Amino acid sequence: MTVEEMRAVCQSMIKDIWPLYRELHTWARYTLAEKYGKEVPDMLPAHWMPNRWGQDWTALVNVEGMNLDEVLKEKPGNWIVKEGERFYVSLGLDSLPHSFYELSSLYPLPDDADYKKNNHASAWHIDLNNDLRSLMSIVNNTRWWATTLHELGHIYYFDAYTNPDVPIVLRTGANRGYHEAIGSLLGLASLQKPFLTGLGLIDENAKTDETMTLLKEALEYIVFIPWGAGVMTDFEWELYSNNLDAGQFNKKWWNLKLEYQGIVPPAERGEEYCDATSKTHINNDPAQYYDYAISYVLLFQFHDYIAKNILKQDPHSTNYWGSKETGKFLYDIMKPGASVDWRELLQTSIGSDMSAKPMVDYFAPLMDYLKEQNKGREHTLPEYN
Ligand code: X8Z
Ligand code: ZN
Repeated sequence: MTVEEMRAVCQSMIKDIWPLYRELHTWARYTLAEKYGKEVPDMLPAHWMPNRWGQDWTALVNVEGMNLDEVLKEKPGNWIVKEGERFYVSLGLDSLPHSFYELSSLYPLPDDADYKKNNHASAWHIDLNNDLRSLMSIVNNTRWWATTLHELGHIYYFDAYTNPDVPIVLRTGANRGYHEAIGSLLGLASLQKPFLTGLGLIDENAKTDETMTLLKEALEYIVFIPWGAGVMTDFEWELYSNNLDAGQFNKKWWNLKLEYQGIVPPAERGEEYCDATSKTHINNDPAQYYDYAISYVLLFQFHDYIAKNILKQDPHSTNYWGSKETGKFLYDIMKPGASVDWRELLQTSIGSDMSAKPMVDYFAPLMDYLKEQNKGREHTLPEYN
């Protein structure tokens, strides 16, 4: 795709989710103002947000009866990665090779280490053959549970296209969004109630609030789109395609944060700072970030298909564990790597073009709740134009 085509895809994703984002933004302004006992601000102060880039607001909601953090902190140190592997194996995929455990760096360094490591998770196909590794700093909490499943998605993708039918140069995702989608899909599925009760991680008799669960999911997947397809993508577009002036880096960054996320800095951030570079992808993974936004759109398409056609379960309430048919469906998507056209692969796997509709439909019940909550409140983000 050309740069312009890719930008158009990004804008269309933002347009599709904007009405919901706008409601979430208003809800968050009022919720946070109450929490901090302050007047309702026009735009969200960055230092009120539970994530330094404002890319994930899930911590704003605690769903009673669904608190996985409490459970995970009692588990042994290697539980997350072993249980993550067990999940993939339950779908009929292979165990990880021993070398994965021997050569990866999965846990935070001890305080007295004489070197540093990037604590942002990544996965590596070292030799485009059987040497598969991950760099993580796993601690036993929900975020690392989902992140570990995400990284294992890359590892299983590497493994699937390492076969004689896929030439070395095509050992990559059907497109890069696919590569990001597989593990995140399992991350989404792994936090749904039937999965958690099936594993005995939460009490199946606990009354849990479905609307709050959906809100929490929206605070991850919907909130991400203006950030991933908007702020990050446009900043790098300005940087690489338009030779953004070095004296304008921070100004541009915060203008984009305002425009796409409705987030403002705690105080004036001058050009003596370069806040964009606090994001690891800006430093070491250039022009890649829209992959994640695309992956979220794709993963809701895959999830919708798996829930309705394979598991015959409500997409909001699934349990993938042990479904060999789901494993085969995912394996068939991953196995050809980039040796097939990604659009054709979407047609042959789910019979559809790329579309945010399954994602928007998934969150449709939340719109009514937010409109009710936001009744009489002022929206400060404009409608999409
Ligand atoms: O960087 C990642 C993965 C590594 S490929 C953990 N993600 C993005 C981020 O953390 O900013 C996953 C979702 C978005
Ligand atoms: Zn990834």
